[in-house]
Amino acid sequence: MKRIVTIQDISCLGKCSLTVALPVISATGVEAAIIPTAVLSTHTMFKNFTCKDLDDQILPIAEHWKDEGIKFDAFYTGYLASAQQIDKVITLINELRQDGNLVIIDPAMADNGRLYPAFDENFPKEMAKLCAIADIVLPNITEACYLTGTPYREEYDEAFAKEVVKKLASQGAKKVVLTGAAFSGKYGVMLYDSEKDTFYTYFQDKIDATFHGTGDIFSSTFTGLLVRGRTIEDSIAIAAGYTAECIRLTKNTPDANWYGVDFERALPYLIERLDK
Ligand code: PXL
Repeated sequence: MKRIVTIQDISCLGKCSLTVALPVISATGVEAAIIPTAVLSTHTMFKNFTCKDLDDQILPIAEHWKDEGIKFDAFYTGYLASAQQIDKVITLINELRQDGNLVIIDPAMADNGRLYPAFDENFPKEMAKLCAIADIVLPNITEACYLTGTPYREEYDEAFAKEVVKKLASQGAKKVVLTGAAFSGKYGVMLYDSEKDTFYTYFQDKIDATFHGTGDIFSSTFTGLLVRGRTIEDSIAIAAGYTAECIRLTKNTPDANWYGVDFERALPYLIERLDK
């Protein structure tokens, strides 16, 4: 059985990060080992959230696994609780990584032109170091701009999206998968493969609703499918379709934008598409 280790926080309430990654990766038929980076009462869009940083656990867990000879097919990181965790996560990946493993980094630090509340202006520079060792980086446009030092634009065209993802790849990542790519009246995902110097875009209808945690739904689904053995293009298309299905099923629920999408109700959609 294939095995992913996913490194991100536990937000005890407000479906995102590990409470999404665990069930979604399991649904793709892949084992999800976890390293929780912090325990928070909720995600950081709620006021007065609590946060217990688990920074001091990251390397001891890695050392134990190394001693046990544990192997992973992929390393998948999401929300990290502080800039100082980033060097530890890089060390962990370098210690446990073997030939053929995938390193997938969701920079999970910003949206809509702004950093998440827990991060300061220094954080993107540190996150860029982690992205530099990735096979695949999964930013939204805000994160791609922060990571490359590009001024954020609310509205942009295809040429701007291509320029930003190419710049991000030039910093080290082999492939960039830009989520929430919105230009020319279209909405979807843009892949840049720096080894082949090729682009692939997948568009779908934009649903007029935004929910917290949908980036984590996309990234977890994408990672599970890719490790399962689907092509990167299929993994993008199915992950985008599943995320859209989650949003469709949730969009009439009052206040759900805070609590996350009803991804549980959409799991049959995902399972149906695992191998086709
Ligand atoms: O969904 C990304 C995410 C994950 N974890 C925490 C967050 C956020 C986004 O705000 O606050 C704690």
